[in-house]
Amino acid sequence: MSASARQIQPAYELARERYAALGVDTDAALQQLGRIALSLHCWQGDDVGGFENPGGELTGGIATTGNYPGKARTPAELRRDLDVVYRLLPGSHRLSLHAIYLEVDRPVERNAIEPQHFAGWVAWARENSHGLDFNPTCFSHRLAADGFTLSHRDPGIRQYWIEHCSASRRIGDYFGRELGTPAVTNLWIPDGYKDSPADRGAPRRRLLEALDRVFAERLPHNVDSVEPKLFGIGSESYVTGSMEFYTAYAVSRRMWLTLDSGHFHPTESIADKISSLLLFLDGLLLHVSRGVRWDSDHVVTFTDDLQAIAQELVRAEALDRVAIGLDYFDASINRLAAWAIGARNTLRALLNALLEPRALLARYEAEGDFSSRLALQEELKAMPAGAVWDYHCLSHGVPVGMDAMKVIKAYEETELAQR
Ligand code: RNT
Ligand code: ZN
Repeated sequence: MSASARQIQPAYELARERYAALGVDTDAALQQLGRIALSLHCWQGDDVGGFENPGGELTGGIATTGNYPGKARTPAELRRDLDVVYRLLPGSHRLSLHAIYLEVDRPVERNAIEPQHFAGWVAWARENSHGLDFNPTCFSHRLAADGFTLSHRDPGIRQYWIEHCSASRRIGDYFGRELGTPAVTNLWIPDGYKDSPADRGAPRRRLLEALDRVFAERLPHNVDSVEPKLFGIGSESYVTGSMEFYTAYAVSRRMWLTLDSGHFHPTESIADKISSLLLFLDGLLLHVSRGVRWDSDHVVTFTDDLQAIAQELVRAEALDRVAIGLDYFDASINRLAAWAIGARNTLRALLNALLEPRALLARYEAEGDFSSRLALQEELKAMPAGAVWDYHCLSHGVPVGMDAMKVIKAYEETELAQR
């Protein structure tokens, strides 16, 4: 046992006592944390490139910057990279695939994708006990080049994307059936205008009609979610699929809504939306991300915003109705590190939320003692949650602290440097 491992157990014992004094059972919190499955986003591993059109341009108003060496070029490389990342995460986690990550010998049109094109992913997922989630890819394509897909004014182009999205739902259903855990298929389209439109309504009417056709088929092993956005690069003035559009759509059609933390005004947090939306929706998909200036997709760090999201999930007892996906892409640092840092932070934020003395805080609130509520909230920020997290990693056989980087650096030398 290393010196640091020897310190972890006693540090945990002390932390457990500190939390117990506030009425918090750390062992129970860790058990709950161990049951949470994050949905990792496959697209962090190759800068949202995919395998449909190697070297093709990323469009749709999203962008990766940086040219760190070693990005995955094949499905086998991407899976190898993911295997390393999953070994750095305590617990068992899912993978979210995009349609462009299919495996085919010759080009297949997006409206003709089939479950068999993802059989390699299913075999790998089964072997490693990962659930799979899915996303139609309505960008980086010649028929999305002018910035419109499902709300395009050309009925032929609309039809193409309707067929692609319908085919995608059937792939989600196949994942769910094969792996015994429903897939969440998330629909995001880039549609929007750079400058002020003359008609804001028409594209939305077209989108509404297109979505109703996409979602017409009943697929029992697939859960549908729709993802709104405020603006993208090149769609600064208008986005067809806005928050209001999709919230109303999801409520009226009884489907899930995706909240991406980078898709709102800079000071607007998705945390406060969760408890409202769950009164009206069966479930939510989160795209945990971090907006910085114009970019909605920076690596997730341990921010107040992240902690607020985690707190809301725990306080609302919503962990079984909310799928927690990650969505960011950084090509300027080691891509495995980007994955691991964001995923570990998300788990750590959930742990902190599970360690909150909810009963005590609720009592102060009920008694109108807001001074004590604020004082305790502030005290909690310096509680030894890190000792509990280290112990969790240790007991799951996962590297503690910066030891995770040692694994990544070694893999960089043996594997990534050869690419
Ligand atoms: C884009 C959306 C969307 C994408 C992925 C690649 O702004 O957040 O979820 O990031 O589908
Ligand atoms: Zn997203």
